[in-house]
Amino acid sequence: MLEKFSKWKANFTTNDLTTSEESNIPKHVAIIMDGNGRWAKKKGLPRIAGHREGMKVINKVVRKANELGVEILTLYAFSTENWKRPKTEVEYLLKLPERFLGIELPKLIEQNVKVRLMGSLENLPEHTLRAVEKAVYETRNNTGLVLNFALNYGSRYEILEAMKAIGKQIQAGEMTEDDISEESFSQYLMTAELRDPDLLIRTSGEIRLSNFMLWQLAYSEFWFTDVLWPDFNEHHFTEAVAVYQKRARRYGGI
Ligand code: V07
Repeated sequence: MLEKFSKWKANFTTNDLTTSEESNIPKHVAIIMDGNGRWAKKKGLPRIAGHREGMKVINKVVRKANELGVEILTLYAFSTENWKRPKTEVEYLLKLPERFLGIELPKLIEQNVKVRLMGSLENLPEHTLRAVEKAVYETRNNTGLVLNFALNYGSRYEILEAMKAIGKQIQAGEMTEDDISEESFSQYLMTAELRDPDLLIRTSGEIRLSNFMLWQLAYSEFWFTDVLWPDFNEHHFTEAVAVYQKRARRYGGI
């Protein structure tokens, strides 16, 4: 019921977006939340202040995505490359999942959001794991927006792990190279249960993928903005979706 309602709202009550039946709302939106450190520097604050401010933006974007009828929101929270940052910053970053969930989990449950994760959970501290696993567990039966956090995620690592798993199965005689197709390969990735992103958003003026969902973004639309992540809000998100709709309509017309 709740799911239907949000779809209905997306089509008929959102006046800043196209309101037809074929509204072309992107079903899966992925975001590279960049510019937190730069935001802090500009204000003469330590980098961690930027990360804390950036965390507050997530709630706004989740609400808007849910309201528009987006089905999956993937957020790049921590990359495998982030371990190279100063130890104090890494330690602070890895406290953010529990901080975020401590405040937001009840609200996410209220909004029928289902939390899931992708990334290597092996090297994460125990306290981080406990918090995220609790969130996944407590939202497991929710049927609304899927909120997919990329945590300790790297796309090349993901692809290599898929390759290794396939190699093992071939060696065990459980499959042959002829069984490898785009569809079957996708099933070995961390997004096996998810459709590919329709739209990628990256903030802070950087125009690159930085090892994010290389396989899954093969056919996605990209939207870049100079806005730094802590300054990003639901209006910017709506604008990105509107640009996506316009592009989708143009292709539809051909
Ligand atoms: C992090 C805040 C957002 C801006 C980008 C970097 C800093 C939320 C989470 C999170 C992760 C998993 C989860 C629940 C919340 C998070 C990290 C950094 C490492 F299940 N924000 N946020 N995790 N930042």
